Amino acid sequence: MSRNTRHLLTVALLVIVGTVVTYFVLTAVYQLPVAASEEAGPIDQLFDIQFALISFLFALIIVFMLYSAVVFRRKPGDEEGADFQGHTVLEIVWTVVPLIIVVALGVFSAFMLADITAAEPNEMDVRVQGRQWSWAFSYPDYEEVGFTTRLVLPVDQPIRLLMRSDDVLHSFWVPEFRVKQDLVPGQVTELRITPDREGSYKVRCAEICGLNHSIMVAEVEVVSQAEFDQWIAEQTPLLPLDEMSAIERGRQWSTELGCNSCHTIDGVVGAGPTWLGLYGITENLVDGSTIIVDEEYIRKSILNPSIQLVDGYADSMPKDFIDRIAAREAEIAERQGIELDIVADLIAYIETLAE
Ligand code: HEC
Ligand SMILES: [Cu+2]
Repeated sequence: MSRNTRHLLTVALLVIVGTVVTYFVLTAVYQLPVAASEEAGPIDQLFDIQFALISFLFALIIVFMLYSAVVFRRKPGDEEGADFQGHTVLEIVWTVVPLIIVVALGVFSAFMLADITAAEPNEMDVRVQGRQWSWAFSYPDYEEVGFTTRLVLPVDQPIRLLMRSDDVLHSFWVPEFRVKQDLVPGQVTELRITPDREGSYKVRCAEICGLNHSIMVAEVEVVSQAEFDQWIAEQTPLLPLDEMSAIERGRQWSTELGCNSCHTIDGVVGAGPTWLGLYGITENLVDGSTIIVDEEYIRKSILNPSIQLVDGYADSMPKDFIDRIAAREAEIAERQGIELDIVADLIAYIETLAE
């Protein structure tokens, strides 16, 4: 065996060992969360191919580099080697081979994307509402659920999420489902998932969306069909809006408009002051004045949040409730012929939380 062949064989062996070791380290360090949807299968497969390729490339470069540095190190008395530039065959090979690999991966991914976003005949629609900084879900097929802050899905049921944003860009991401999709103001974006593993997961917003982006998290429960049916059966059918009390409506608006993502009702301070015991107290404002929390003050706080800022809080309450509430009232008046004062409902609800 010539010296060159021996060097090449040694390097080839080291590259193989290096690839295997790197692959195991990579997959041990970058462990994916458990896969809980049918879409996860092909995506994880793609991840795996990428990890293997990365490991091979890493080993190829590092082994050649270290081997040359160690074995061909200049020793005392060594002559300077011959100078040569370029190697056409090598350059063609290392251009064409990666090209083929990248194009193949591209084609593979395109087919995969078409497959995991394809409509299925028996889909169940779920509406997803994202806003700073909470999620709300509703089920067009099960109106009795109303708005819920917990996403409950039956296992093995193809789901189509219809997603809207009230304010800025958000992104729906359950790592265990692997797929991810932005919510874009003014559009309805879709995401298809078939959960195939029961369990509790979390949806997190994956698009920086302001001060409390990091707490924009909601529970996702994947349950058996029987448990799902039971959950639906437990939902009390929603009364028509004009048969509900103002307090009940107020509680519902708080979820629908997302007040409850910043205002708790249990005394815990969130992005905004808690509503527990709020009504009737004397509030310290940023400008040093004090004010008694009464109906008029609450109405102003909702419709014009920047005017009377509570001391110790950022001016982060959304400024567009005035428009959103008017639009919702107009919609209810038009569709159901009911005149409502949503702010009055909210006030009635907050009043009941006084201590
Ligand atoms: C993104 C977070 C956020 C949302 C959503 C939000 N608020 Fe606020 N809210 C705040 C913050 C922060 C303050 C304190 C600063 C200020 O006065 O504006 C506040 C203050 C208030 C106050 C005055 C509280 C006090 O202690 O004097 C009321 C009342 C209020 N909000 C009602 C609402 C209602 C009703 C909604 C839903 C329609 C809502 N908020 C939605 C963040 C929010
Ligand atoms: Cu967000």
